[in-house]
Formats: sequence, structure tokens, C-alpha cells
Amino acid sequence: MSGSGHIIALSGGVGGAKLALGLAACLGPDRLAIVANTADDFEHLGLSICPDLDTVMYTLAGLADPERGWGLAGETWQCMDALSSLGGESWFRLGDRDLATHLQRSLLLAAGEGLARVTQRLCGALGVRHPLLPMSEQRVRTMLDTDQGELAFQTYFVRERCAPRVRAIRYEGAESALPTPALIGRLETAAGVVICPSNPWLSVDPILAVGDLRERIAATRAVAVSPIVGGRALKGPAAALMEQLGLVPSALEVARHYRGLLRGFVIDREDAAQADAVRALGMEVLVTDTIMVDAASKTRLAAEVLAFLSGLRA
Ligand code: FO1
Repeated sequence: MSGSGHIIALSGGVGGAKLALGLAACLGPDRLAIVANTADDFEHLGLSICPDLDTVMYTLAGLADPERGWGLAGETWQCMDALSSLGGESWFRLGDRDLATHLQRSLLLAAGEGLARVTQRLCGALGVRHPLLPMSEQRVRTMLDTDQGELAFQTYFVRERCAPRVRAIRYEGAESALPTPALIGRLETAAGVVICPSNPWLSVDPILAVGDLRERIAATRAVAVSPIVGGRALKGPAAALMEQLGLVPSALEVARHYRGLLRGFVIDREDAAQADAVRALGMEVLVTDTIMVDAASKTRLAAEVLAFLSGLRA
């Protein structure tokens, strides 16, 4: 991206982390900060688990498992297997080395450090140079109203494999939560915000719901990359969730969801026919290849998104 000024990327887990990695290849640590959703966090086996922070952290550190997208490459599962044979809870798989991250985070949090500082320490130890910020220091939790009752996010997502039908979603604690001071400061001087192709309802909305973050982001130049291509989700349950919420799964519907927030929207070539309808919502549109299969395609998409952002009308 030409010119000065820094960029803030908003990311959920696996899908978002791919573009975050591409952005990190284009912009140095002084030009890019990544904000991760923390509404998927939960307390499990007595530990503080922050899946999206860890997915981005491991991805930027080059340590993420390439197939799963979450957790560490080359992981072993002896602790989970032993726990399972003791009759313990093993539906949420914590790898042996990944456990060290949760142990260390939990200890530091219990000693009174904030999540932003703890994340900074973990990232520093793993050699991640780009700032990775939790959306808030306060607890926010995604809760899903489903045909099987209200479920906490990881219960719905991992234990129940997204099978329950979702009727509504709420982000417990978001209204009273505050964006981290580091994030507020960065937003005030940001050249732009990139919303990675993460699930709008499960990964991005919890970030936007924190205090006045939505208004603060709308006041910048913000663009999003559609996580829906050809009516299908790039990863995870976004398309099925949209149907359950009474929406047609399409890039256009995602753009409608972000109406009033974005100056620009990035859609895949497969969805080129929707470009005019997105423009009619008041956004500029970039049509390109959005499916990221390797390092080169992540960096190429990131560079195109940054060029699009810098070329948006003031
Ligand atoms: N996802 C799964 O589908 N199954 C798991 O057992 C699982 C364990 C897990 C452990 C640590 C971690 O950081 C992430 C983990 N995830 C697992 C991924 C996570 O549930 C989701 O990808 C995110 O919360 C959604 O962005």
C-alpha cells in the first residue's frame, strides 16, 4: 500500500487468519495490527482458552497446523487421550504443546495481568512481531439461541458440530465491554480497517458489538472481504447459519449486513454478477480471486485489498 498510515485488520479464526498472514507479508509490524474476536473464548478444564487469538498467533508464527487451521502443526494428543481414559471431557481437543499456551495464559491472567498484555507476551515468545490485540479486556461471550436451547459458542461449534438450528445470537457482555485502549488509539489514526473473510455473525459482529467499536470503525475507511463465495462459506457454518437466520447465503447479503459500516467490499470473480447490487448499497467493489490456497494467494489478495483500500474515494 502506498503512503503512510497503519492498517487494522479484524479477524476471527481460521479463515480470517489466512488474510491476516497475507497482510503481514505486505506490511511491517509498524503498519499493521490485528484485532481478534475473543467472544469464542471460554474456560475449559480450568484453563482460559482464546481460540481466535491463538489461531492468529500460531498462523503468524508459522506454527499453525495447515490442515486443521487451528492448533499447532505436528501436535500430539497424549494428554487428551489420557483424560479421555479417565472419563474426563475430551470433546474440545487441546494438543499437548497447545496446552502449554493455555497453562501460561491462565497463570498470567490469574496473577492479574490483562489479556492484551498476556497476548503480547505469548506473541513475543513465539516470535510474532505484528501487534495482535484482543478486542477487549473484558469478558464477551457469543451465546446462540438454538432449537436445543441456548448454547455457549464452543458447545454449539465443536461439541454439537453446528448441528443445532440457530434462531438468534447474542454477545453477552459486549455492551458494557470496552475496546482495549491500544485499539482505540490505533483506530483514531488508522489509514483503514480490513475485515478479514471471517464469519460476519460469529466472528466479526462480536468485535463490532464491543462498546462503540462499530461507530469508531465506520468513521475510518473500512473494507471487508466476503467469506461467502458462490453461495458457500469458505470455511465453517456461515452459509447454513445465514439460511437459519432467514437470509440467502450470498456475498450480496453479507454486504447488506455490513451496510453503513464499509466503504468497500471485496467479492470473488464467481460473484461478479452481484457487484452492481453491492455498489447500489453505497460501497465500492473489488472483484478478484478471493480463495486463498497458498502463501502466494494470501499475499496477492492482501496486496489487492490494500491497493483497493488506498484507492477508495476520501
Ligand atoms: N475446533 C474444533 O473443531 N475441534 C476442536 O477440538 C478444537 C479445539 C481447539 C483447541 C484450541 C484452539 O485454539 C482452537 C480449537 N478449535 C477446535 C478451533 C475453534 O473452536 C474454532 O475454530 C474457533 O473458535 C472459531 O473461530
